[in-house]
Amino acid sequence: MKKVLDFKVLMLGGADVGITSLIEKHAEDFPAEYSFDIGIDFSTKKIELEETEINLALLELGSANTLEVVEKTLRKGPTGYMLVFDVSRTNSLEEVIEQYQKISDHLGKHPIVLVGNKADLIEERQIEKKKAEEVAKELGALYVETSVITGQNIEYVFEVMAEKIMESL
Ligand SMILES: Nc1nc2c(ncn2[C@@H]2O[C@H](COP(=O)(O)OP(=O)(O)O)[C@@H](O)[C@H]2O)c(=O)[nH]1
Ligand SMILES: [Mg+2]
Repeated sequence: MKKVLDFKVLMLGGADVGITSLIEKHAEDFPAEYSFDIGIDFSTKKIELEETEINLALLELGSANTLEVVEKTLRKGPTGYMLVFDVSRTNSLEEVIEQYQKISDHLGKHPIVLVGNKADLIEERQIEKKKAEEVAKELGALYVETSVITGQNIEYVFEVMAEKIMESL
């Protein structure tokens, strides 16, 4: 029998970077009978590693989830941050970094994956990979480029998030 672990991932990013798309493309709704908290809105993704199965609960801050509720939930177990921006909009990178700095002041440090989404928008690209990698390095984060349109790294980005959290335990 594989060991089953529950991790939580707080998804951060400005409007329209693609967070809902990333979640919806590959998350399944949590079975209704299983709920480890009240008043929290999340989806889950199951990650199969060699000796472990990981349930990633994906949380978005927003109307349904206040910082207070998220804080209460994250205190209960292993957590990661997924910082999402849109490679076709320069300010979306600044925005997510600012958001992260505010939120990590409240919620503390956890493993980070920086996600450059919309990598399919080649002509419209404003943020070069090299620039994003530098920012990631400063944060101690891993940088991954994704596209919900082509499917690029959509599975991988959740796997490495899970692995990073596992390494931090
Ligand atoms: N070209 C492209 N568009 C995307 C991608 N991901 C999301 N979008 C589009 O960006 C818009 C905002 O996406 P949404 O998931 O609602 O963003 P959210 O506000 O971060 O939750 C929608 O029109 C999506 O179809 C992507 O990888 N590539
Ligand atoms: Mg959304």
